[in-house]
Amino acid sequence: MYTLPELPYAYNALEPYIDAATMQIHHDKHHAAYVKNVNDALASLSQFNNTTIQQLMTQLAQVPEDVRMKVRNNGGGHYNHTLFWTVMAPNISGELRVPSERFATVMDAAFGSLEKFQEQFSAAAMARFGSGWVWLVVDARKLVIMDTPNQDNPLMAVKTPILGLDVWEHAYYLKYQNVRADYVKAWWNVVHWAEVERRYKEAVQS
Ligand code: MN3
Repeated sequence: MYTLPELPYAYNALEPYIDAATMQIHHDKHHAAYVKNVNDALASLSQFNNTTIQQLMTQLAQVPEDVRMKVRNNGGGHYNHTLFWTVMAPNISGELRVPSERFATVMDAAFGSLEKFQEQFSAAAMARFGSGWVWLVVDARKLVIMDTPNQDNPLMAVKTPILGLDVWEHAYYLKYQNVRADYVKAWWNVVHWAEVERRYKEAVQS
């Protein structure tokens, strides 16, 4: 059975960029529902008792067809949000966070500069029609931007996500209404680059 992880900071910790009400509903209601629903879908399938959520994302073809879509949507929702909470952190300094010098070199090599990466990633977030996610992934040791619909994620395509942005309206509508661009712009202020770098190292070592 999967469990809802605690948020690693207070609901209001990401203000003014992401408001407390959005964080509370997003975590306590939306994420909790994904956990409940994936558990419900797998309740009678004991072969998945010891399957981690990461493993489950790569084994969807083995899930019986009658519950496969429910497991894909809700298992994906659980995995995606679990990652999402960890790649954000309070912006204590009030200044734009940046990657470490070492990781900045990696980002520069892949995208030209951090600014160019942010432009490309933000453009992908704006181009994602409807609900979905934008990701920075490690694919065969290379850094690539990709996006997915609904609660799909890069693990389903055998790529390792190291940063993800939720562009479902539930992630921003209370504060930003329909203006996704303002949400995306604000979000860069709370990206936890040290965690992104940690995930990068783990992905290229495996
Ligand atoms: Mn969400």
